[in-house]
Amino acid sequence: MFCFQCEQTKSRRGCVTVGVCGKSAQVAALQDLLIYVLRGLAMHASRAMDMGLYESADCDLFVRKAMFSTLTNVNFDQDRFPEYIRQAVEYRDSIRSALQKAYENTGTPFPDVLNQGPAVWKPEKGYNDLEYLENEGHEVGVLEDQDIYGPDVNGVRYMTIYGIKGLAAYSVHAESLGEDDPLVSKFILQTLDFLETGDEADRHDLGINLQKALDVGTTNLRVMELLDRGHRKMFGIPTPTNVCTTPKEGKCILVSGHDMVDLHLLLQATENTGIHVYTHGEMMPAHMYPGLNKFKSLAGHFGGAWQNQRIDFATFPGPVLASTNCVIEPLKSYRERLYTLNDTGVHDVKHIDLHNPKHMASLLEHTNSLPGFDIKTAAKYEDKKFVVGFGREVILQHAEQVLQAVQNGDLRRICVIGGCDGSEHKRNYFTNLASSLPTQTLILTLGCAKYRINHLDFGTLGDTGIPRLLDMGQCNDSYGAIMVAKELAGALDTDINSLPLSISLSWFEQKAVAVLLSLLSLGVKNIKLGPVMPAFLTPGVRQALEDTYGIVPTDIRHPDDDMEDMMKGL
Ligand code: FS2
Ligand code: SF4
Repeated sequence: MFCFQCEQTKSRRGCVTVGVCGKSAQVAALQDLLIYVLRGLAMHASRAMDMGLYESADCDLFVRKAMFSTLTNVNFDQDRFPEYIRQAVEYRDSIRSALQKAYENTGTPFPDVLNQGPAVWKPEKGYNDLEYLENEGHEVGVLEDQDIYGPDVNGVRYMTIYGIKGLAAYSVHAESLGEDDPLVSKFILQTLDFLETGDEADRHDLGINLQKALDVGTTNLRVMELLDRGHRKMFGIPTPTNVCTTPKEGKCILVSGHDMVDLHLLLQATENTGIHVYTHGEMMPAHMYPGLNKFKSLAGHFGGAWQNQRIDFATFPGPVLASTNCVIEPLKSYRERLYTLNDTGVHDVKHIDLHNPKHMASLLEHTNSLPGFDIKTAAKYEDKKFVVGFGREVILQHAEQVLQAVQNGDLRRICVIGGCDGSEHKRNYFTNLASSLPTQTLILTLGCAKYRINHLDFGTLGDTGIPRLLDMGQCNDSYGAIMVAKELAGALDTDINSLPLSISLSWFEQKAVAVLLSLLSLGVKNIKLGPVMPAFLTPGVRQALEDTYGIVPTDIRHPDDDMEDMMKGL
């Protein structure tokens, strides 16, 4: 195996025998094979679109869900991937048949390019032979492409693929909230096709590949806009809300991941049943939505960021639902209480669909068979006083006050410190960076990176009453931070780079890659990216990005120096 798609990759180069995340070589190969077959599907779909022959909302959603399944810490279940691969081949071949007929009717020869590689790959030994599929996957991974394109271009090509994985994940969320745009799937399919069959010189050109990656960022902005709209339409405008972290006596279910629709289904099913629902990790911002916090069954938040799940899930006295990333191989102590949803999977862990009444009923039955919190245990958990819900609307209500504070020097800088969290000790950098900021700063946070700073008391900005730490939500809510920057720039009649704004982006997985590409597509400069730079970017490409966009790695040993740079706008 070779995988370098996330920040924690082995030795900052790539995981080669087993993932640091726990992904086995077999799952890695099956995921590589799935991406390969999806490329073959895209080669056909892109041409079918050009000929007006492509009409498949089902296929569009499938492609995005399949990409989502390959994100870091989403699906570790080797038994699920043959089915994804089978469906990809089936969709590809049905588009192929339509294309073949169209070419026959016009008397034009079928394109050669559709008679090779991922366009025609089939499992000679069927879909049940995992070892065979694994071996096929080992032939079509990152390193094979590197032999063709060289490390610089190949790294950028994979940045494009990882960005597409991230935007695919965001768009699956948006779709489940009732928001979709066919142009998003069109972009995904055409870009995957370009990587396979675009003009040969273009495919080897670094500049053209960098532009393709930026195009991912532009499309991701559209996806994040849909996601923002979907959340608001379904659950209302976020408002500042105190989150209770002291459990209540009674039966309980814990929900991790990002999927608010799943949480909503669960809250509807548990209301007035006496079962309490708690959020974990990236689900904490659920408490900011009026359409979710109106449920009495939403009892509070339990635990910390995703990397603490083995401790948090082991001590939780009820079932735990992993709605999306980041899930990790469970300990024996809670394996039987863990459920995966959607495209998330762990081998031999129950996988359910909350839309299915039978699955929901058996989950509630299981919940009632478990002890839940007793008064004594519940009392052991202190109230941590988290406040969520500073969405773009709330912050922009104070825009005039913020601009006034900038003008009179009470506010020197707005610092965005957000993104992902992870288990590495070096991520304390973000805690130290935030702590070292002068009091004349506001800190916007989002994503699970918030857990590095939300336990600290930053007070308020001068006598404005505005809390210095403003939690805008999940990583899925990054659009809100971008909108705040755009609106403030508009009010000052300037551009984002001229605002007193600094961004320190904590990245871990591929959604963060998509967000980074969105920021770059907007021309945002001087982002500090950490805790370490992506292994898929070679030193030459990193330098090119630094020269053009001023992206620099965080100085993890010297957060004070980074703080001083940020205050100077560097
Ligand atoms: Fe956090 Fe993990 Fe949110 Fe990422 S829970 S690092 O995949 O999506 O951010
Ligand atoms: Fe390694 Fe990250 Fe890939 Fe897992 S997802 S195998 S940790 S690079």
